[in-house]
Order: sequence, then structure tokens, then C-alpha cells
Amino acid sequence: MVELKNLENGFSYLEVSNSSSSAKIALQGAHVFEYKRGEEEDILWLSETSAFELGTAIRGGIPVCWPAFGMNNPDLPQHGFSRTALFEFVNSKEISKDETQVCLRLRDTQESLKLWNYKFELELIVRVSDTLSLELKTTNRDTQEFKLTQALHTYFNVSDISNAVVKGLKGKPRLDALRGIVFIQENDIKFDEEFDSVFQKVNNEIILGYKDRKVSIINEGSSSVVVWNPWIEKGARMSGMRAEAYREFVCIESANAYEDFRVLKPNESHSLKATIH
Ligand code: TA6
Repeated sequence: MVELKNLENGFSYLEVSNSSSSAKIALQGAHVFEYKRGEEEDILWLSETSAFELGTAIRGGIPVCWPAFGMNNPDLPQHGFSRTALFEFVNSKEISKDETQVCLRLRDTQESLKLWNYKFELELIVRVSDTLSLELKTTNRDTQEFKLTQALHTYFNVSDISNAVVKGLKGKPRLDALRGIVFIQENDIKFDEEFDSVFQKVNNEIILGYKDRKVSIINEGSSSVVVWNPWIEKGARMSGMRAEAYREFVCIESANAYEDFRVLKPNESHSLKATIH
């Protein structure tokens, strides 16, 4: 079942529920901010103090960073403009009693053309079941080709950062954004300081382990993965979250970032897909 819910301040979201799972997806940013599977602990992390208001990105869940990752396009805001853009709810489909599909879409507007002078169509297709899958599909509707970087910037709940281990990135080239150096990652990733790195040549499953939980992330249309935790000092400066909340999450982002950028010719499409289980 899919219901459209409206907060008093005009902030709208879709509530998806079926026999296996449930999810909440804001129309602003096509932002999945909740995903629950049966009685299990949330896989996604959402800040208790996040704003839910037009013009402010939700802190947590799965922000859609588009048409730029980070500052990969210095002419655009950090992570592009899709996070605070109003998507339209196109349709929903009950695939089965325990799987629901929802499609949201964004097209160029006078405002977007001032920021990024290309006509486009951006669709997020979300499938909610005992697996959460997202397909972010970009179509070039312009007469010029354009360069695209992007990410599904997923915040994963880890209960406490001291428990978290990220597997699947050993042997990959790592750009450490904090130190500005590139080297080969030699072991699984644990966290004891600020961590902000982009891994390239990633075409395999990533596993996030914490406590007795194991979360699988499989990407398609992507060969870069971003791993981020702000740690203490940056965590205290982040908007929309309590200072100590850095301990509760790790971001593992399915991306086309840095050298994994894509160029779309007129009428070409590219899909970035993430399957989370
Ligand atoms: O993906 C990691 C990152 O680029 C970090 O450097 C940090 O800025 C994070 O994204 C959050 O960015 P935001 O714009 O949501 O505050």
C-alpha cells in the first residue's frame, strides 16, 4: 500500500507498507528516510533532530546527490541540487503481497536551468521488500551532452561505531579526501577517527557488519563507493544531528564519483542502482 502523507508545513512523503516491510520516501529529494523489515532494527539511520521542511535536506536515510557528488562540479552546491528539489510521485505498483515499487521523477525547471543549463529527466525507482533497491535513472533531454557525478548517500545504522566493520574494499584504490592522497586499501575498514574516502574499481558486494548484523550492498552502473563518518569534531558541526550522533551511523554511498563520472549524450540514459539487504 502507498499513502501520501502531508505535514502541516507542506512537507509531503509517501508511506509504503506491505507484508514484508515498510518505507517512507519524501517527495523533496525523492529521499528514502525510513526502511523497516519486519520487526528488525532499522537498517537506515535517521537523525532524531533532522528537519522535515522544504528547502532543507533530511539528515539520514538515502540522500540523492545529483547532478554532482560532493564538489565534483564546483559550479553547483555540495552534492548538487536534487536533495531539496520537489519530485513528482509518478506511480506505484504492488509487485506482490510483499514487494511494492514506487517511481518519483524530476525534470528541469527554470530554476534548475539557471544552476545547471541542461534539460534532463531524473527518476528514482524504489522497490521495497525484504530487500530495498533503488534505481536512479538519468536521461539527457538536451541537445548537448553533459557530465554527471552522483551518489545514493546512504546512512546505515550501526548502533555504535565501535562495532562497525566494512568489508569488500580491500585492494581497491582509495582517495582519502581528508589527506588528499591515493593508496591501495590494505584491510577491512574500522573506525577510530574521521573517515572520508572514495574507493574506485569497486564491482563487488560490500558488507557492513555490526553487532550480530550483516548488511549487503550491491551496486550496478557504478564502480565507486564512498565511505564516511564525521567522527567527533566534524560530527559536532554537522547540521541536523546531535553532536554524539556520529557514533550511530556509517555512510556507504553507491556512487559515480570523481573518475567514475559518466557522460550522457542527448537521449542517452544511465542508471545507478543499489540493492540493500
Ligand atoms: O560523502 C561524504 C561527504 O561528502 C562528506 O565530506 C560530508 O560533507 C558528507 O558528504 C555530508 O555532506 P552534507 O552536504 O550532507 O553535509
